[in-house]
Amino acid sequence: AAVIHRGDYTAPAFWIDTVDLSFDLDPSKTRVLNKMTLRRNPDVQAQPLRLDGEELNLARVLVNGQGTSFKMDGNQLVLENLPEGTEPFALEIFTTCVPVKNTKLMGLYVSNDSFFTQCEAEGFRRITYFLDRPDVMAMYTVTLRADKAKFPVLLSNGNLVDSGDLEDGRHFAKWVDPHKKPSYLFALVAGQLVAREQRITSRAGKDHLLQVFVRPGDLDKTEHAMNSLMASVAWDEARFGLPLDLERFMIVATSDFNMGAMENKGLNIFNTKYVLANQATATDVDYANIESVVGHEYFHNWTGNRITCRDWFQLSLKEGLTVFRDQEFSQDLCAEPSARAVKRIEDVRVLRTAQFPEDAGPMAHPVRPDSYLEINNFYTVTIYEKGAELVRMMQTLTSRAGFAKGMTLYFERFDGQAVTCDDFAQAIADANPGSALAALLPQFKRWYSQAGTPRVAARGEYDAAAQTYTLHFSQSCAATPGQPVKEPFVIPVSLGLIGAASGAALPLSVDGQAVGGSHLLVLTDAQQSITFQNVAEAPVPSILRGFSAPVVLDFDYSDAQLLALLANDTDAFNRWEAGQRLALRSAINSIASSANSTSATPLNDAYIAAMRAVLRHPTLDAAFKELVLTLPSETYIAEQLDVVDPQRIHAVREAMRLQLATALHADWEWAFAVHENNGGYRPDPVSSGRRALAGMALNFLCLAATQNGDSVWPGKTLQRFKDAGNMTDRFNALQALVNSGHALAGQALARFHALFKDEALVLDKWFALQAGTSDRGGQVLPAVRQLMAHPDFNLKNPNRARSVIFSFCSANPGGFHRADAAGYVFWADRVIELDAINPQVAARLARALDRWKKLAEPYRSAAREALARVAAKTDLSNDVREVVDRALA
Ligand code: BAL
Ligand code: ZN
Repeated sequence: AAVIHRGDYTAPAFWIDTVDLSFDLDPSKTRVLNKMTLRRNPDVQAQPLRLDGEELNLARVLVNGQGTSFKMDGNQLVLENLPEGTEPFALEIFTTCVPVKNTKLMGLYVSNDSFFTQCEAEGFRRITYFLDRPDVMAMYTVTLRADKAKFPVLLSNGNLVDSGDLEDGRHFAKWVDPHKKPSYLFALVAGQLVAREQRITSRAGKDHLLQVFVRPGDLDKTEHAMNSLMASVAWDEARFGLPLDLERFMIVATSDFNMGAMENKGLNIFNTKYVLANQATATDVDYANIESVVGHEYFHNWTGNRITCRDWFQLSLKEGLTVFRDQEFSQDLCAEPSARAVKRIEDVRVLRTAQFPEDAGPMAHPVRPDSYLEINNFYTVTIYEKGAELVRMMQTLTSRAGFAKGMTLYFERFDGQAVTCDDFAQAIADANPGSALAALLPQFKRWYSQAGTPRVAARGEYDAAAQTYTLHFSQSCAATPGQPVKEPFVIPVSLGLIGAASGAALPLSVDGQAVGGSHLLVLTDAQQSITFQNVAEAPVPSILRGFSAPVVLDFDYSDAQLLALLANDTDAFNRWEAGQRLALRSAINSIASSANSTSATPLNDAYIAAMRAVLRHPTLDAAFKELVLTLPSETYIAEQLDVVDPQRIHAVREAMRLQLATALHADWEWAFAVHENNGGYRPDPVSSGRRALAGMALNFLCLAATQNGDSVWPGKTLQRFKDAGNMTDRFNALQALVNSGHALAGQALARFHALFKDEALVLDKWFALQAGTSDRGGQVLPAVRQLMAHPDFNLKNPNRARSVIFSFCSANPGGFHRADAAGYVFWADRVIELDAINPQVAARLARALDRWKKLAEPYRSAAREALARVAAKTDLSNDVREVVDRALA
């Protein structure tokens, strides 16, 4: 297979104006009649029509009703004898496919006896021959025919215009989508489904029908998804003036799905994980995720569907923007400002633990990549989360109102078109002519073209006599594959000053002007300085407030300065960040200090005292406290080191956890007592935060108890596990027992399984908890092997495969990186096994060894050997091939 380059883009030689699809749905042989009208693109030199197709049986091709000659070129159907000129002509293609054998879950497939589709990015070609590229947009009419008893519900995009019974117990439904769309937004669903329905009237006075389809028996788990959908519709209208443009908007849930969800026009298809929730089966985190994914897919209706991508290199045009929009949506739904900050911290944590490593590893790519072998590999945290940070910086550089104006201009210019990241950035800048973004646009766009995480180094100078404080900045960015040298970025740095002695927020003056408590400095040069005047006392700088740019900030803070920020910063993000820096420093010192033994007390007294002060603080939110008290992850710690010994990191972090457990024992008891009872269940940020802190307290109390042989807290925890009125409290209690390695964990796990044996999503949690638990002497891998032999394990179900295999290989470094290499052997076997079933899932798993070159011996050599074993297979999918070859390059 060939690498695709962005620079090779050419417009399509033909346009497809209309598509009339008829499906005779049968799991073992589905017939697809595809009648299109096409015309030559007059702007492109005449050439044959090349249609994409994959795993299709071709039965017939007619041009204007007549048989025609054609040939196959690889997977492409090539038609050379087409009418001359630019008049439209009719093309009819009849194919069959085998949905029941489709384990890739791309194109048309069967899950739990129902039909579903997934077409993004290139799945439509597995349904029919087509110009399967996003810049070819057509009007669709779809007729579905199927056995009525087995498939009573027949859905496709748009509006239902006809339906009725046919012979032999079959029936049909005809759908017309009033909007033109690219093929990747096509969808159909057929099966035994029931719907929660809601009629709404928009601000503009239009009536709409909202539906959430699930399997019978799951209807009681759809209220939150429906509420989230209604909130999404209202938010997009209020914040961006973007209304729902459809009479009917449908969400359908399936338990077999490669991704989280898919924004097909008017017919979103979701992984059940992001739809189904009731308090007995879903945690607070599940509720929050559902809200944000429902929002995300809904927001795509404008950012992605109304304006789509010219080509897949522009993927972040819709994904970065839509992640930004869903992040803003979730923040805007928070009643309290502190809850907004919590959401921001959570989003940044994802960016730094997943995207920063990607940007420093073999799969590093710009937000607008230059090439790919398999587009499925580029649905990444870089395209999504870093892409969202780029949009956030544009908002920062134009203001919230200015950015909204930019969005309006973007839709005025490009509604109904397939466009580029450049088009978007230009629209935002053009709508804000006086802004920093407009002034710096060409340089700003380096964020789209240069991969890698910039580093900003800062140092401060206080002149007590002159009462000035100067911050000197320099920026750099390490080489990434194919990009040895980087030009300076535009980096918005939000700044404040805190009095080192007083702890007060100092008023800021720049160039003789008072600028309030926070100032935005826009870095553009490799080196740059700023001086604040009238600084009455020695300050501690609070830099990169709210994480105003996706960079690594190096500042040589003393412990005392960090403690001052943790106690006093008015910026909640940097308050949290100060605590993280302190913990990270202790971890790194401890890792470096004694290569063979681990101190029992890596954390110093000042840190412990500061954590106690946060935990007992009278006004801070519980959710914020929980974030501050959470130590940096092993993955994040590893990223700070040049050479990584995963077992050493694990041992040091475990020692830190134990120290927090014992040193703050009385405080955890207090915290649990104060937060354990939250009355009736509501998944709002405040009560979720209280449950999270109570759960954290239980985890530490059980950890301490397991160490000192005390059985009181494990006993209480088991009781709480049994009595819990919601899944969050129940699962937190279970986790406390399992992660502390307490003997009571076994009976709790057995009871949990018995209670929820019919709830697939809850069983996923049960599997994931065991595969992701803290390793103590190598017990996790054998447990994982046993879990894979469990009757409820199913490698073909992506959620279940992820819950066991990914929870171990990608999310449990202490268990996975074994000195005996058995973790890597397991990984290689699973990548190969999964590749034969579902290459997309396999390629995700393959990425677990992205950072192998940083590993210390013996891990490094063993990891390379495992990668080489996978790479040596000659029949790998493009998906896995690209990942392992780049890792070994
Ligand atoms: N477009 C793929 C799924 C999503 O990002 O919404
Ligand atoms: Zn998306």
